[in-house]
Amino acid sequence: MSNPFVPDVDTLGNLKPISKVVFSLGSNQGNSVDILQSAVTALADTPDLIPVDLSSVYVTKPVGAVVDQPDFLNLVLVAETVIEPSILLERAHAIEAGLGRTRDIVGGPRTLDIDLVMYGHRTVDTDEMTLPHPRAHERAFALVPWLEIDPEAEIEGRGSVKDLLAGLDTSGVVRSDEVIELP
Ligand code: PH2
Ligand code: MG
Ligand code: MG
Repeated sequence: MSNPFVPDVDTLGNLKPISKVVFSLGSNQGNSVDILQSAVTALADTPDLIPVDLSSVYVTKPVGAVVDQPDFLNLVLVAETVIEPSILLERAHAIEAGLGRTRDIVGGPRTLDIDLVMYGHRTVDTDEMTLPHPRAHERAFALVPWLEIDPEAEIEGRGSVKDLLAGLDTSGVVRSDEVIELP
């Protein structure tokens, strides 16, 4: 994407502000390819959300795992939207639930996780969410796919994704041949 940031606030005052939003998706239970494809399709079908770019699928070693668990499939979707972050998060949770997400163990295996990584230049810190995502800057499984589709990407307050990745071990993040596409 050539223009890394769409302004949050319009200068004309009467246009709906369009924001760039970055989602990180992961799955390591069930048929992860089908689940991620369904999740991407559902996100892309969200009214007032326009998908801009979808990364390749990556096979990634579990990070911070509290139990032995399979590798994840991860990908990143960049979109433009006028939907408020809290509503987007509700939508993400509804898609997770609709695709059968269970939350048995915190940090354990999951069928689907949809995380809001960043929303324009917005910083949010409420009980419901923190933006940018509080751990995205240290997670190669989120940054590698993001950099693939957005080489100029920056995390508000953290720096460029390229620089952040230079300080991370990316050996556990390998591009896969699986194909997941925007509808
Ligand atoms: N998600 C986590 C914790 N650890 N590791 C990988 N490789 N991929 C993930 O999506 C992931 C994780 C918490 O949401
Ligand atoms: Mg997560
Ligand atoms: Mg989550």
